[in-house]
Amino acid sequence: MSPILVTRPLLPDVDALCQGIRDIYDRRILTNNGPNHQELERRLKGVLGGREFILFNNGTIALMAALSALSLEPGSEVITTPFTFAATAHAITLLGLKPVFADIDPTYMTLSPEAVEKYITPRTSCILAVHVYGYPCDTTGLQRVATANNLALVYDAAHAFGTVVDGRHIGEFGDASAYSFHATKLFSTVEGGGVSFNRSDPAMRARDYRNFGIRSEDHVASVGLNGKMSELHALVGLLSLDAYQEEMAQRARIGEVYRAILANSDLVKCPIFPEHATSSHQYFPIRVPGRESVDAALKAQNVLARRYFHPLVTDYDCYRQDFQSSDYPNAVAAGAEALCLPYHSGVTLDDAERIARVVIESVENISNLSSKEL
Ligand code: T4K
Repeated sequence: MSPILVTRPLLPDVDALCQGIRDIYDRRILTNNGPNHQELERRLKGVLGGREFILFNNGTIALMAALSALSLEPGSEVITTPFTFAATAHAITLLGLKPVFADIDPTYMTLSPEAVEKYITPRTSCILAVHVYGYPCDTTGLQRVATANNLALVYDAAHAFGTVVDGRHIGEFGDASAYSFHATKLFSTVEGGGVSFNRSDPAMRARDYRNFGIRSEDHVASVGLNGKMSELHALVGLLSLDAYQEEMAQRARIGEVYRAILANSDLVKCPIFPEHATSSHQYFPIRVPGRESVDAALKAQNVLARRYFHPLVTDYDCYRQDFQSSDYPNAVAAGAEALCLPYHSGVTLDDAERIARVVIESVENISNLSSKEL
């Protein structure tokens, strides 16, 4: 029996894909702002919001483009979360900026505005917050801190495709929001990414960044790289735009099964979504004591959940000499307890029931064992 993985790529209809590839063959325009690229960029702006939307070839380059386009002081400090994927902090470091970490909110696991305030110095130029698992950050609190201290505010929205907060699309917050359209994401172009900008000047610089700084055959404006999405990737994106909402609906049904069964244990915490926001259904993170045993019990049943985000970024070899994870107790707790359960349409409702029962059983075993030890 093949394993049940934490996520499964959403693939477009293969006949539609073949037809789209035939069209690309006929045109022989494979990349560099071709027609599929232009249409996808236009349509994603409608889904994600913001004043301008720019496609990139992956989420990490998108994040680097967002930060780079804000012209932050070289070597300045960017305050971010230790509870995230490697790309968030690495994007800062690769640009010659310095990541500084602040703790997260204990419930939603996103960067805490109050914690950010503690780390602001004259060298701080930007806040980079992550809508982790698609839970929207405290956008009001973070904007207040950014405005009061004259800091740029960027969101890593890799998990937040389609999230709406207070009736506003996720790309409408902060100066910029960067997305990942990687194969593991709800909406995918296989590899891909994008940035929503709410100001025009940085958007223009990000377009330059994407194409070697080239504005025309006679004019290179700045240092840039190759961040362009190919026509084949954009085609997958266009076709996936017709499919992701059905995938979201199926994930919501799986989530209901998980919640109904996991509610039988006080020890398992299911995702709590803020009432004023919609979910991106990117991940289904639970928090459990004895997470390693629960993960092992699932593995024994061929269910490969994932411990996103363990280890914390502050425990990576490249950052730990400068930071102490114990300074971020809420992140340490989340990093030790969070487990993302399989959440995609390849999980049947029966699978979801079985997975939830394994979690409950294994948590109860741990709790019985520890009460015997007492
Ligand atoms: N910011 C944040 C907050 C992010 O989470 C990410 C990426 C980024 C920025 C950067 O965006 P990108 O530059 O990647 O566009 C995966 C993804 O590779 C990564 O995109 C994602 N976050 C991260 C959370 O997850 P891994 O190391 O966990 O991937 P891997 O290969 O172990 O796959 C995860 C699961 O998906 C496995 O169970 C296998 C399954 N899978 C994977 C692939 C690639 C498939 O079934 N099919 C596939 O094609 O990083």
